[in-house]
Order: sequence, then structure tokens, then C-alpha cells
Amino acid sequence: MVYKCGIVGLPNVGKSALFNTITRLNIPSKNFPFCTIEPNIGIVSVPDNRLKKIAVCVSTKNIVHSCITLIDIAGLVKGASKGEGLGNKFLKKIRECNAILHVVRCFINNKITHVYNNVNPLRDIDIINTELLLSDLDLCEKIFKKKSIQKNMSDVHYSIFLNLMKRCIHQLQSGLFLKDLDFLEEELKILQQYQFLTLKPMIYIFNMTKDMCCNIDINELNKDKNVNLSTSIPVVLHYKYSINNNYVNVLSTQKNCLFFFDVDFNKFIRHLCNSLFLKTFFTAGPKEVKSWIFKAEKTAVQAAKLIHTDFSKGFIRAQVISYVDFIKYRNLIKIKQLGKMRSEGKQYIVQDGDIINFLFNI
Ligand SMILES: Nc1nc2c(ncn2[C@@H]2O[C@H](COP(=O)(O)OP(=O)(O)O)[C@@H](O)[C@H]2O)c(=O)[nH]1
Ligand SMILES: [Mg+2]
Repeated sequence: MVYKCGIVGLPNVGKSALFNTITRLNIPSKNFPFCTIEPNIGIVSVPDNRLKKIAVCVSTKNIVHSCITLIDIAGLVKGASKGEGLGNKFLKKIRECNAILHVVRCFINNKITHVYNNVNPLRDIDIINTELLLSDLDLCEKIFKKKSIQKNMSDVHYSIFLNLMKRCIHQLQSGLFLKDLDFLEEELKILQQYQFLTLKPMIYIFNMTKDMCCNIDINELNKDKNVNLSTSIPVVLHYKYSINNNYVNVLSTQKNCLFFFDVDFNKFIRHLCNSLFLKTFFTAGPKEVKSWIFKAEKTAVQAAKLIHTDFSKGFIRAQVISYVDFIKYRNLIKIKQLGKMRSEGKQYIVQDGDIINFLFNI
């Protein structure tokens, strides 16, 4: 399963420009509100300096990076959740993603049309988030209706299910994202079937330029309960400008806020993965060294499934060496002698940097 990030935002905010810069593909990025009709899909490899070092230890030249998929859809406008501007079609694509990159226009350029005539990041964020929220509300209400008709009093899950939907509906009606509710594990399992947009991690990308860039009132932005600035990325796409400017500086004072002095997209992808709490494990042998990104808190058997679905069925155990030990001792025999290779079962929680050999029978 490849990790997918969907890019959302109003038209003409720089979504396709971001997509192009990251994927180095050259899809049309034009001053035209619905330039992107069919989604553009690009695959980018996730850089990881550790791969090279592991490759040296196992004497292979074959290095395979894990990838993330980026999906660039057309701009959303007010009413998208009700189908405006083909909104439903675009939102469906985003539902299939694991995370959302929300591009916000901060650059001012009168030649580039803004669908609402002027650049106003706070308003724009709210428009997009409202559409995501309304689309989830619509979905919740449909699920609730459908389930209440199938009423079956003996079903214990029935009341859990309906109560859960009621809570979700209430949250969304209050204008708040689902990810800010606390859910029990069994509730999360139910919700995960439905691909709710506001349950997905969202990263804001502020598209800035040096000379004409609007100010963002951070205090106002912080008041928006659906905005989490700690995982935001101010980024300058038109890098011919230097970005030593106040607005970026204001944003960069936010805790953990990522800040790019130059647009190094390897760095961008790494930061993106960190912001999404993605971790990496490795498989290594004389044939190849490969990195695998995964969402934190995966068990060994779930991690095995990333490599091949069959691996999870015939899972016996995982032989695990930490990256630090691997690089320190370099030699498999020595690592084994020193007891640095652990034998872990299905429920082992995979750690970032683990080098894993899965043992299985199919
Ligand atoms: N001046 C300026 N123009 C930009 C910037 N980012 C994108 N553009 C331009 O704005 C137009 C729309 O960009 P595009 O990426 O197609 O927007 P999308 O509709 O969100 O995909 C294009 O002509 C881009 O070259 C920026 O940071 N500064
Ligand atoms: Mg576009």
C-alpha cells in the first residue's frame, strides 16, 4: 500500500505548481481556475540517508526508496460538497488519500486571478475546510439514516454505531473536524471504513513569495480550531525570490513550524513525512536495501503486510536489528553473537530505523 497525499485548495493557489516542483513532472499550471480537471498523480521517493550506509554494510548497490503518491486535484470552491465546480468528483479523490496537503495562497499578483477577487488566507482556509466538513457531515447523515433503518435491537454494535455517528454529526455541525474528537479504538475502526476527510492528517502549505506576499494574522489563525499550525509548512515555490521576509519569519516562530530558506524538495518530503508522523523500517540483503514508510504504531505483522499481503498470513516471526546497532557492528555474525538481533512476534511495535527480516511460510 502506497501512502497517498491529496493536494487541496482554491483554484489558482499554486497546487499544480507545488505538485510540479515536488514530482518534477510538468503538468499544466496555468492562470485558469479549473486548469486541472482529471487529477494528476505523481510518485516521489522519500529520501533517507540511512539507506546508503546500510547498503555498504550488506555490500549491495541496489537501493530502493519508499515512495509517496501525490494527487493534484482541481481547485475546490464554495459549494464543492454539493457538487459545485465538479466538487464531489474531486472530493472523492481526496477521500482515497491518507493525508491532505492544504495549499494556501499568500502571494499577491494581480495577473493571477483569485476566484474571490482578493488574497485572504484566513478566509480561503475557512472556505476549503468548510467544504471538507460539509462533505463529511453529508456522509455521516447518510450513514446514520441507512443504519437506523437496518435497526436490530439485539445487535450490541448497533447502539455504539449510532451513538458514534450522533457524536460525529454534532461535532461537524459545530464546525469542528472529526480528528479533534477522542475516539475509542473500536470507534476508530468503524470510522476508518468511511474515509472521512476531516479525520485525515492535514498539513497547511503557505505559498509565499518575497515581494508581494500578504500578511497573515497568526492570532486570528490560531483561533481557528481546525488549524494546527504546528505541522504547517511555509514554502516558496517561485524560488527566484529570496524569502527573507517578515511574514515567513512570523510563521516560522510557531513551534515546530517548518521553514524553508531555499526550496530543497528532498528536505520538503522529509519534513512532510515527519509532520505526518511517518516512520521507516528497512529490509536489507545482498540483493537490495529498501526503505518502507509506515504510520507510527504498526505491529510487525502489519508492517509485513506492507511488503506483501501474503506475508501477514504466514507470519512466523521478525528478526529485528536497530539501525544504530547495524551501523555500529556492521557484521551480521557479530550482531548475532552480541545478541543485538532480536526475535519479535506478531504484536511487536515496529520502531523507526528497524532493519527487519520477516520469517514466514506461505
Ligand atoms: N507570483 C506567483 N505566482 C504563482 C505562485 N505559485 C503559483 N503561481 C502561478 O499561479 C498560477 C496558478 O498556479 P497553479 O499551480 O496552476 O494553481 P492551482 O490552480 O492551485 O493548481 C500559475 O500561473 C502559476 O505560475 C507564486 O508563489 N507566486
Ligand atoms: Mg491545478
